[in-house]
This record gives sequence, structure tokens and C-alpha cells, in this order.
Amino acid sequence: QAFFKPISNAAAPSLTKRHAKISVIGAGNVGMAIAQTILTQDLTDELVLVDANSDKLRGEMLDLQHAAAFLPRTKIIADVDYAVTVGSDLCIVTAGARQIVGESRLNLLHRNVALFRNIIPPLAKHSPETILMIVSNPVDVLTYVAWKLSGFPSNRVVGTGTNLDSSRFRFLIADHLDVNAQDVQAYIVGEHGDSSVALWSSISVGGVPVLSFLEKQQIAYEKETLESIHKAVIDSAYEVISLKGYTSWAIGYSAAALAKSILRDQRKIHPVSVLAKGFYGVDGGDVFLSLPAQLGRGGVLGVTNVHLTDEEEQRLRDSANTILDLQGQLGL
Ligand code: 6V0
Repeated sequence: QAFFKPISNAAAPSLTKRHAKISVIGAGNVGMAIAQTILTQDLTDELVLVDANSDKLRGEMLDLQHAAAFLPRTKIIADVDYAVTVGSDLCIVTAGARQIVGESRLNLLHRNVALFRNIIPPLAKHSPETILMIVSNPVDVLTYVAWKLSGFPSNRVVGTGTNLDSSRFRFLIADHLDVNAQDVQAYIVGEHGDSSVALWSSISVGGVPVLSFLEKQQIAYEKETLESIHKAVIDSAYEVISLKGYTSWAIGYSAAALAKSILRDQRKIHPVSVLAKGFYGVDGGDVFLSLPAQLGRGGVLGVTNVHLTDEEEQRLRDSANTILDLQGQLGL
């Protein structure tokens, strides 16, 4: 006896109904923060977790499943085998090796490239139409590596890049001016990390361009004050890591916001790592770095034409060269 008595003559469900599937690779601090934000924001019908550590993976899956009574209905599955990701609309890669004390950044990169050789080809094989979102660090270089290893068109490979740096930037500016961070439009572009570029010339609050407002009101502002806010953005990741060991919540929200723009075709503009060749004078080679890009169901739809000062454009090219230098040592 079935629990429900079926409705007689019910029509079969429409096969054209959208069914979204997101796979998160790496069930560590970052992968789980992303997974839980995706669940609470009701962004997908099916959430898949993949990790190399099967016990941790099963534990995380069960722990999330046990919240079913409080969450939008989502099928949560997990497996060490990539076959479970088949037909994903979006694959978010957070798997990464941890830096060993004394290890160089380059050595860590080589280890992460080796991991990506085991991760990206099976993802691409099981979901040839998917969009790849890379979170693992160094995110710009690894987004390039994922693009190369997947053979996907560049609009379907994106790195979370400076989306997180920009949200830290907006928080600090909002805190400084005592306004809502959602009213602050401000971008950090370039490399996610130390050589990132703050676009001061395009900051606005509630539609008011901040720098020209200050100039018109003849309010003196110190270049050092602005630079110290940018420096605080760069330092903030190191500070959180030194205090709690890793960062997770902000990258969780940041990646979920990108997932929403992509899967719901929001066509919002986010500073994310995209193939930057040909934009803003970046022409030294195939390099992924963050630019303000429009995201939708097709992935990266375009890059916006923000006005950059000569100094900002130069810094962006320097940021590109830093990444190209690293990439040149990979032999891909
Ligand atoms: P973590 O907690 O060590 O998790 C990494 C997970 O990856 C672990 O659960 C591993 O078992 C798993 N893993 C390792 N190898 C494989 C493999 N071959 N296949 C599947 N899973 C594997 O690290 P955490 O979650 O803190 O960080 C993950 C990555 O995100 C690191 O590279 C961070 O540097 C990076 N971050 C990137 C940010 C960004 O803004 N782009 C922000 C924060 C962290």
C-alpha cells in the first residue's frame, strides 16, 4: 500500500522542466561553506559533493541531509567517483592541496596542477555542457589550467577571482562611510591577491561617484587613506587565516552569488577571473584575471568597459604579467 493514493489519469511530468544540478568538488572548509549557502538560497534541485576523502565526504553529506526539514527540498548526494557529477549545469572546484610550512608558492601550484589533472578531465567528460567555476588557489592560474585541461570555450570557465576581494572592499568603504555595503559599487580587478588593482575612479555610493564628489565639495582626501583601504583588503585574507586557520563564509556567499547569476541568468556584473586577452590592453598572452564581467546562463557573456585611468590600466597589465610569469613555469 503506497503512502499516497495516486491521482487517476495524471499527466506525466513535462520533460522540458528545468532541473538544476550543481557539483562541488572538494568538501573542505570552502566547499562546505559554498554548499551550505547554495542550499539555504535554494539555487539548485540537486547538489553533488565530490572529495578524495570518502569518510569526510560521507560525514558532510549526512550532516547536510539531516537539515532537510529546515531547507528547500534538494537532493544531496556524494561520491568519490566523478560519475556522480554527470549532467551538471555548474561544477565548482574548491579541491586543493594545503601549503606545507616552508613550501614555495610555485611548488604548491605544481601540486595543485597535478590535482587538477585528476579533477578537470573527468568533470568535462561527464558534463560536457557544464560551466566550470574555479575557487582553488592560486585561482587565476588554476582557472587557466582548468580552461586548458577541459578544452571548453572560455565563456564556460570562470574563476571566483576578485569577487571576494571586491566584497571586502565594499564592506570597508561602507564601514568607513557608514552606509550599506550593497549601495557601494566598487571593483577590485586583476589578480586575486597581492597584485590586485582597486578601481578608485569608478567607485560610487547610491549612484554618486565618490572621488568627483569629494573633489567638487573640495573635501581633501588623502591618497594614502584610499591606499590603506586597499591594503586592508589584501591583508584581510591573511588576517582571517592567521586567526581561524582558513577563510570560508565570505567565499561561500561570494561563490553562491556567482552561481545564482549564472544558473538564474541574472546577467549581473561581477569582478571574476576571465580570459582577459584583448581587454584593457592585456595582450601578453592567454591569461585569466578578474575584470568586471556579465554572468548569465551561458557563463561569461561579456566584459564591461569601465573607464580606467592610465595608472589603473598599467597596474592591470603588471598584474597580468605576474600571472603570466607563473603560468610560464607550468609547461602546459
Ligand atoms: P581544505 O579544507 O583543505 O579542503 C580541501 C579539500 O580538497 C579537502 O577536503 C581534500 O580532501 C580535497 N581534495 C584534495 N585533493 C582532492 C582531489 N584530488 N579530488 C577531490 N578532492 C580533493 O581547504 P579549504 O576548503 O580551506 O580551501 C580550498 C581551496 O580554496 C584552497 O586552494 C584555498 O586556497 C582556496 N580558497 C580560495 C578563495 C578564493 O577567493 N578564490 C578563498 C578561500 C580559499
